[in-house]
Amino acid sequence: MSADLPSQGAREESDDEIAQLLEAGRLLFAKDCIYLTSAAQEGHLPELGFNEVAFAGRSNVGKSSLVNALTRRKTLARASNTPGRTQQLNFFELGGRLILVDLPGYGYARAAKTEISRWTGLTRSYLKGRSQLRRACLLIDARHGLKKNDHEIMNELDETAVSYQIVLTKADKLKPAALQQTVNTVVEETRKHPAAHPTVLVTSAVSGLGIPELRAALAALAEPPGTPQPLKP
Ligand SMILES: Nc1nc2c(ncn2[C@@H]2O[C@H](COP(=O)(O)OP(=O)(O)OP(=O)(O)O)[C@@H](O)[C@H]2O)c(=O)[nH]1
Ligand SMILES: [Mg+2]
Repeated sequence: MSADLPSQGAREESDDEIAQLLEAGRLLFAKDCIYLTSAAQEGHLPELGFNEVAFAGRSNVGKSSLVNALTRRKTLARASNTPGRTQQLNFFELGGRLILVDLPGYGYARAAKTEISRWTGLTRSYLKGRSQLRRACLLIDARHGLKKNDHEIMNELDETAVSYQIVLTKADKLKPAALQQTVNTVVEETRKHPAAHPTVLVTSAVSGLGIPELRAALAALAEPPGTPQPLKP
């Protein structure tokens, strides 16, 4: 998207194309979003047969808050100050055209070891084995940039050819110069990763920055209008 939108790294699109994409995103995310089901174990992953996008990232990075901001809901996904709040995979259906999946975070040091391996194992196997997953949004706290476990996840997604896009979160907490520096570093890093989308999106669930652009990016991955409803779990 073009330089005046809060994203970096991809080809330039015309103003008309950008306006159309933004409008498609606005329309899709204005539709109802409903909670479908949750999965805490591999055998419980629902077979929905429907295009999915997932929100992955370190614990506390803002995954649940971003799902709420995108869908204009305060409590659709449970956000919290307590890291490790989301402990299962939560599936939501948006406008009969896309499934949103709020994932548990990784890298929360204070959870019990068995819990960590269960969440991490489940999240990893979901990310790698989900044929209907169109893209994983890999959320990175704009204040902290890429950490060791983010690099590990990126390498794993590359290896299994899972398409992912970096979405910087909590941009409201940074001054523009510091934000730009993080964006530059992260864009540079994505160039080394074959499965990473070239556009890095910059968002804030608090100020709304970048939310229309993320809606537009996700709407492009949705099922066409008029697709029969997903199988209910
Ligand atoms: N300032 C600011 N705070 C945010 C933003 N997004 C999330 N937060 C705060 O960050 C904390 C964690 O947010 P969550 O959405 O629960 O994070 P999460 O990634 O879902 O966390 P886990 O489910 O524990 O992995 C909460 O206190 C949110 O209010 C943002 O864009 N700006
Ligand atoms: Mg969460």
